Amino acid sequence: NEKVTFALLGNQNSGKTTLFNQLTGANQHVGNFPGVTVDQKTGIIKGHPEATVTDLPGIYSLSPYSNEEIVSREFIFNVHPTCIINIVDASNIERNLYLTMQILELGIPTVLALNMMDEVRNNGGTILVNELESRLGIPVIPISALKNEGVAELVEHALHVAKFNEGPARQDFCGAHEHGGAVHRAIHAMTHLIYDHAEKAQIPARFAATKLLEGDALVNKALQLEKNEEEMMGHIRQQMEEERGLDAAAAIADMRYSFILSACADTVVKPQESKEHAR
Ligand code: GDP
Ligand code: MG
Ligand code: K
Repeated sequence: NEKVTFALLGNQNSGKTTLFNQLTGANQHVGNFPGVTVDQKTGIIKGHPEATVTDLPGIYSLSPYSNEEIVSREFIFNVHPTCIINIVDASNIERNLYLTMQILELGIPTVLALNMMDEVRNNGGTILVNELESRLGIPVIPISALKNEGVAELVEHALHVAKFNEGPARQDFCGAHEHGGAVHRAIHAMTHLIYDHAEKAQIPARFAATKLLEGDALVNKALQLEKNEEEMMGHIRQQMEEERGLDAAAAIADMRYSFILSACADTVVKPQESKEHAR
């Protein structure tokens, strides 16, 4: 069997370490205080000696705003995991999907572990998993890491996308936004502009293009653009900002949130208010 490497990516407190321990059988300390998973922990998946998983620091975005974000990103770019397991706290899904949007831009085979489903169900909520899956274009597997429910199915799906190198079905989420055209055109133009540089730097081109528009200094440095390309980038960004009436980072964040809000409005059934009051 060929070697498979999984990277576990998710927000803080989404259950990464709990899932890691279920996957590996390791008795790793689980805690909420910062710094607990700053060291990356790698373990072998139970019953699958060819597959390893690395528990990465909890992050909210793939921008270089914090050490945790830089460490996680460097791991992706340097280690080239076969598959990303994106763990999402289903009880806080809107916020957690902001990272998912950025992971999808990497184009790496990814599965979404929709965690804390026990909590969602206990509160009387549900999530339309098949619909969410088709919106996102990646397998979505409801799990409870705490209760070890759905974890075997998660492993099967992750091994499958890894084996067949199945990347996300879609990466362009601009369409959910009434002003999505401007952002779509800018990302498209940037991807073309920087394609060769991204390939050389081994950073996925669409991801690099979006990050450059957001003003990511580390990606900019890694790509070593020519002076005329820097100027072109400035023009592309400026045009997007003028069309949107927002600065570039805000325009892109807005595009992501619009998609998330629309997807969640159609797939997340919140607990009934009446049920809250009855307790
Ligand atoms: P990490 O910060 O992503 O590593 O998250 P942890 O694994 O430390 O989990 C954060 C908290 O959520 C802990 O108190 C866990 O016991 C709890 N937790 C993790 N998974 C689940 C789950 O599936 N259901 C419930 N109810 N709680 C969970
Ligand atoms: Mg942890
Ligand atoms: K919780």
